[in-house]
Amino acid sequence: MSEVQLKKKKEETEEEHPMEHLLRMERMPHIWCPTCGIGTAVTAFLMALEKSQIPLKDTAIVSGIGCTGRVAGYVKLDSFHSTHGRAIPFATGLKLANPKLKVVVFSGDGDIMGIGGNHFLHAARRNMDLTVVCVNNFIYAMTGGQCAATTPVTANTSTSPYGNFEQPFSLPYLAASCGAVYVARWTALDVRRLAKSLTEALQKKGFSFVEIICPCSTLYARRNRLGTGLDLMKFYHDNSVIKHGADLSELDISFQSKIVVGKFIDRERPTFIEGVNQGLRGVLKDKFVEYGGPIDDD
Ligand SMILES: Cc1ncc(C[n+]2csc(CCOP(=O)(O)OP(=O)(O)O)c2C)c(N)n1
Ligand code: SF4
Repeated sequence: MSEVQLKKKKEETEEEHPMEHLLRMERMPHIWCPTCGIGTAVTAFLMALEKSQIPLKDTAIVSGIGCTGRVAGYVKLDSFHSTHGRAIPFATGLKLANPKLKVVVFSGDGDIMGIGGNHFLHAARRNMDLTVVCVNNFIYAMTGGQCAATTPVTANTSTSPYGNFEQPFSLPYLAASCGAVYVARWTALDVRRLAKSLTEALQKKGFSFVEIICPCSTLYARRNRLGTGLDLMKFYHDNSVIKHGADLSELDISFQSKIVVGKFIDRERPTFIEGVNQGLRGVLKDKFVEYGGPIDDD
């Protein structure tokens, strides 16, 4: 390619980044390490945002703290970077104050399932109308690679230097048993399938949950001698098995074993707001005025 052609190509590439309209480009470059999977997870999410055709002005994204917790700051939506483990209660408050908002929580396994685990259980039980996306890299990455509630047995972390011997959570099993109406798991390699699943999750009424198995090349992969993020993606390619509707007891993840992915739950249940409205209407009859929030319908 001639220099002129190269220059033209560079200008075109810079001008035409397909996701620019959904990203806060003024914040680039992002903080993520080379070959970290979080960027791929975000790409799939942005593809889903477009496909779902949900008005962006009525969509909000909430993250807790961590490498994944930075996602909210890079996406061009109403974004909230809340405190560690508190993305779900923050999002619940947002939804209750403004019931017509589409509220998405996008955070790490440490944030959502470790420190914020209790909030996850109750939001799923209540069927809060939220889409919760959890990037599971099996470790507390931002703070130096401590053992998480998702770390597989025998995996090495900075707080389990001889290997982890605690049984990890199976996140889809947990979500489903607490009452989530939509539950799926994909790896960061499955960009298109993940984008489809995230689209379905965004369009679903009620508590939808998508787990994304993601490489942390700098801490999890290094401590466990698994190579780069690309090597982990190759591992996912060879070891993930698509099994829609799989039995929930098949979804455990052991160290470097097969990973069952797919859509596991898609069902209907009244949401928290619907349940409360129905209950109060029953008690208060025509004195009951449903709260619609400050968003205009037009
Ligand atoms: C209350 C509180 N406790 C601990 C921390 C320190 N801290 C910040 S990020 C983090 C771990 C994040 O892990 P995870 O959610 O898995 O995200 P990752 O960095 O792996 O994407 C911790 C423990 C904090 N910020 N606030
Ligand atoms: S430390 Fe791990 S999770 Fe965090 S940005 Fe780097 S590779 Fe990604």
